[in-house]
Amino acid sequence: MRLTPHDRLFVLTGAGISAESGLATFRGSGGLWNGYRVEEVATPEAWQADPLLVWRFYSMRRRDALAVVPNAAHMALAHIEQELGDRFYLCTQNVDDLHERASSCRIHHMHGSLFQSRCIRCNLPFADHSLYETAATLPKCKACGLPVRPHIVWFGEIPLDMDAIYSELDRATVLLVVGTSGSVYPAAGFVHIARQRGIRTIYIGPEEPLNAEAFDEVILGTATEALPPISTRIIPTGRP
Ligand code: BJW
Ligand code: ZN
Repeated sequence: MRLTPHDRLFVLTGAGISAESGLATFRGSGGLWNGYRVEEVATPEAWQADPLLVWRFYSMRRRDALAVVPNAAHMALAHIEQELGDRFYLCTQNVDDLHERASSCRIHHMHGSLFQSRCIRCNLPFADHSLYETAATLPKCKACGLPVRPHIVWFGEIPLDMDAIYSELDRATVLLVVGTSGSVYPAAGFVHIARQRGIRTIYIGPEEPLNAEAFDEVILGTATEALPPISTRIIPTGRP
């Protein structure tokens, strides 16, 4: 991938980029929802019905994420960011912190963050690495006493800071999408927006996503196979 001094790169990542670190994806075999049905844990209705089940699920996810480390694909994106500076924007659907631990800075978690929680009334996210696995330990807000929930965007909720995402997408000249099935909106629609604007669109993953036909280029390979070579070939400032 060659970038000119005028290019701006918008990267969208999904669960596939963390798969080679050892975190399960959502929809593949061995995917996360195999143990838990999505409606049981990732909807506001599930939270209303059984907050303990939801907290057990996200406690398991916290434990899993703490046990793994960033892989070569996370590192490659951090390297690309170093090269491009503010012409780079990373939007991730993932709630893990592996991009940050690989030193990515210009990053937005559109579906929330595993290691943040928020009161259902005060709504202010705060850092939280705790595990809540029994009814007696379910967290309550220190200010108002109401339940504290995971800072996660569930189905039917609006992803975080969509205005910033759309404005970055609006000025990007290249969209690079890595490791997402293209089945969850609005993220699955970014490629259609990019296409309408006539910007270059590239997908990386071991299998075609559901929206494959919308991409200019689909690179079939895992994230750690495909991203490191791209990151070392980037020529950001017109250097020969
Ligand atoms: C590798 C690899 C390797 C493997 N290397 N790759 C009907 C039609 C259209 C839309 C809707 C509809 N009905 C409802 C909706 C909207 C709904 C939706 O999209 N539903 C679909 C199921 C149809 N969306 C919403 O409700 C969203 N909100 C919304 O739309 O609000 C309205 C609004 C939007 C915008 C502006 C204003 C208003 C909210 C969606 C919230 C999603 N939440 C989840 C769970 C929470 C986070 C968590 O617990 O972790 O987010 S669901 C889950 O799916 C998670 C993920 O971020 C998300 C995407 O999954 P992802 O990343 O694609 O993972 P997989 O497993 O599906 O795919 C992995 C991929 O990796 C595969 O392709 C593999 O091949 C690949 N791979 N190994 C590279 N080594
Ligand atoms: Zn509160």
